[in-house]
Amino acid sequence: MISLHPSLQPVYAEVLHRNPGEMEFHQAVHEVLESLTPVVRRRPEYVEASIIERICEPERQIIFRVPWVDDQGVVRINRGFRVEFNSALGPYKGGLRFHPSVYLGIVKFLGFEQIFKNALTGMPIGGGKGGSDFDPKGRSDREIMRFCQSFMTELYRHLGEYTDVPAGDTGVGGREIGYLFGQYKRITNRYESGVLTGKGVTWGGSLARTEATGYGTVFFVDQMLRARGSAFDGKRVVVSGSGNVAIYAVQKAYQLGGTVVAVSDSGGYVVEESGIDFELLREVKEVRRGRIKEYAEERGSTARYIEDGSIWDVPCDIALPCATQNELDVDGARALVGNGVQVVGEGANMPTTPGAVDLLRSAGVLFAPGKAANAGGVATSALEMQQNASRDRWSFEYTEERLADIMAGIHERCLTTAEEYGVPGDYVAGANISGFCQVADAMLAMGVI
Ligand code: NDP
Ligand code: 2IT
Repeated sequence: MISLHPSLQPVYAEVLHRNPGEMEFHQAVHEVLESLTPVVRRRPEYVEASIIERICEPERQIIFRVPWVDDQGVVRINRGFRVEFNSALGPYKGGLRFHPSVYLGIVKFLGFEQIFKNALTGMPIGGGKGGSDFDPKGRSDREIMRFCQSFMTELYRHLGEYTDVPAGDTGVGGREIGYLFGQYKRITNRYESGVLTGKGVTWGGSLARTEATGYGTVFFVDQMLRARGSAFDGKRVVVSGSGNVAIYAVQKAYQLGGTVVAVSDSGGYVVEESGIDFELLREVKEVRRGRIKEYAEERGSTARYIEDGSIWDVPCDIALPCATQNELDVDGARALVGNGVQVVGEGANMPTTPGAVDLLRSAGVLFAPGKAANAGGVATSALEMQQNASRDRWSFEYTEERLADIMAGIHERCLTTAEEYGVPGDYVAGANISGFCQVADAMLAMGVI
């Protein structure tokens, strides 16, 4: 771990003190503060105005009860969250996560990262995140609907196209956004398309939003390779997870000439030397909502399913962690380096532990932080908001082109900022500094609020 600049140490101590037990939030804050030493030296006005302290404290945190009735008639209680972190650049924007591991520390880490990610996209969106400890696994469609309706019955009063605009994240996809939007519309009596993104493409959703995060991650990694005279073409790729981000990272990796040899879920991973079959993967995971084990069973002898073990043991040139936070640890990083990995691109949020990031970077592996590499999803959400505001609808090709341009722009911005602040080639510092300064300048301009 890099030690913090003396003026940042009390800021971090205060974050620890005020947010006890929220380890993921501490980790996310520390990672950004580590990058800010050259900023503190060059921009003392940020310190004088306590910008960093203010950025670490959410503007608003909402916690609420979500009661619902399961298919057996049993009343269930979950906890709902929305952390409205920062609105200096636009309405709060960020996904909703439904997963049993969700608690305030997870929502805050995600909301905090979202501030800088959203700034990096260059779109007018602030940072927020929400979700619930509700576990959608094994729940019927009707249970999911009743849960979403109850969740929105409280959340709606905090939302609005100019206030707070949620979207999907782990456990929240098109189906859930549909139920959430329906309940919002019913309660408010407003067809306010721009209040949620990730909507169905026949009722206000943007084409290419479903694909955007995975595609964007691959576009970003391709940019990194191209900047070094290489390309995605011909590379062996390992993608962890098999949800929304992973599935479309797999598809775009193929389209750019790579071969994806392994994917996973929380039960295990599958290795297939001849290449994972994208269509079957999408069918099993997205359409049937099945397990990766079923994919392996259907593929027969070409695929191996491994229940206990680490996907990072599979040799590859490019590793794309697309499942969850802290899934790639020091042991995983060591295995990747031992097998000659060239690039690690974070499709998930904070999937690489700080120790693993250090190990990868000191071994000369190109490392793309999630804030930059997975920003394609939220950027395309902003494109959806743009289409909703103008009551327009763009083609898939046009939207994907915009996404590719945005990812190229973020890549350029990371490199230029890293160079400017004396840390050339450091994508982590480039992303953190660039996103931070944009938010900080807006906050300075708006006074102490
Ligand atoms: P999904 O719910 O669609 O898929 C999540 C995938 O990750 C599943 O394969 C799941 O396996 C696996 N997974 C989740 N939690 C764990 C865990 N604790 N251990 C092992 N595997 C796990 O989510 P998304 O694809 O949307 O999101 C994946 C990541 O990408 C998250 O970090 C999210 O925050 C981030 N992200 C998502 C964006 C989006 O637009 N959706 C945008 C930017 C980032 P299983 O089914 O077994 O649980
Ligand atoms: O982590 C993320 O950037 C997302 N889950 C997408 C958020 C969004 O508003 O599209």
